[in-house]
Amino acid sequence: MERKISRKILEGYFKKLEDSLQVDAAVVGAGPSGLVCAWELARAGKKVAVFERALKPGGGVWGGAMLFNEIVVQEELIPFLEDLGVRYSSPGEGLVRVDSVETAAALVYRAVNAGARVFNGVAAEDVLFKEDRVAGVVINFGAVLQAGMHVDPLMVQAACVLDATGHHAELTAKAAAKAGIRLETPTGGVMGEKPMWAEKGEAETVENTRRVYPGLFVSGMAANGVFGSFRMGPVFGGMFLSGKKAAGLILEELG
Ligand code: 48F
Repeated sequence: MERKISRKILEGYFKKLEDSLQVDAAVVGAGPSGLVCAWELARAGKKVAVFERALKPGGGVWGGAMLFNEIVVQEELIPFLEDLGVRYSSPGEGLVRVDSVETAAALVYRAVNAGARVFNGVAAEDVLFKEDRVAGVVINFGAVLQAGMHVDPLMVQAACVLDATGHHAELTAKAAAKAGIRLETPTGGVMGEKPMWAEKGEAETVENTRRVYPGLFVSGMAANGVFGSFRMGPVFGGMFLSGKKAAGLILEELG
C-alpha cells in the first residue's frame, strides 16, 4: 500500500513537471494578478505553468488588511466576481466587500481547474536568457533557497514569462541586474514602488501591465514596482484587471 501511494504521487508530479518543461507561458508568483492571468490563458487553451515560492498560492489575498480577512473590489468588477464564483456584500460608495479566504481559494481553484499547472513551493530564481530575449525561467525549491543550500536548479522554456512576484518585482529586477538589459521603462531600469495612493495605484497597475523586455511581461504590484507607481492596499480590482490584461498581451504575442 505504502509503495503504491508513493508511486502514484511521484508519477503524477513528474508527469506534470515533465509536461511543463516547455510552456506557452510561465507565470512567476501566484498572487491575484498571476492567478487571473494563468486562469485566462488556460481557458484560452494555452499551456501555462505557475511557479509559486510559498507553500500556499494566493499571495497577498489571504491576509485581507492587517490580517482582517476581508478585501474590497470596485463595483464594476461584480461580473468578474460572479465569473470567479465568489459572493460579495455591502455595495455602495463604488465598492463591494469580499471574503479574502473565499477569493484566494477561488482564484487558485479556477486557475488549476482550467488547466494551469501550479507548482507551489517552487521559486523562479533566475530567467533563461537566449538571443536577446527572456526565454524561460530557472526554478528551484523555495525551501532549498530559504535554507541557503547550494543546489543547482532546473530550467523551464517559455514563449512568454510573466513577472507577477509582487511589490519587489523580483524577477524583472534580477533579469535587469544579471543580464544587464535595458528594460522598456522610462529609465531603462526598475524604478521602484511609490507609497500608498489607492486610486492612482489601482489605475496605474493596469496601465503598467506591459511587456518590459522581449519575452518578459509584468503584472500587479510588480508592474507598479517596475514603473515607479503607487501601492494601493487591500483593494483588488486593479490586480484582477492587470491579470486579465497580461493574459491578453501574452495571447497576442503567442499569436
Ligand atoms: O504580492 P502578490 O499577492 O502579487 P500581486 O498579484 O498582488 C498584490 C496584492 O496581493 C497586494 C496589493 C493589493 O492590491 O497590493 O499586495 O501583485 O503575490 C506575489 C507572489 O509571488 C510569489 C510570492 O510568494 C507571492 O505569493 N513570489 C515572489 N517572488 C517569487 C515568487 C519568485 N522568485 N518565485 C516564485 N514566486
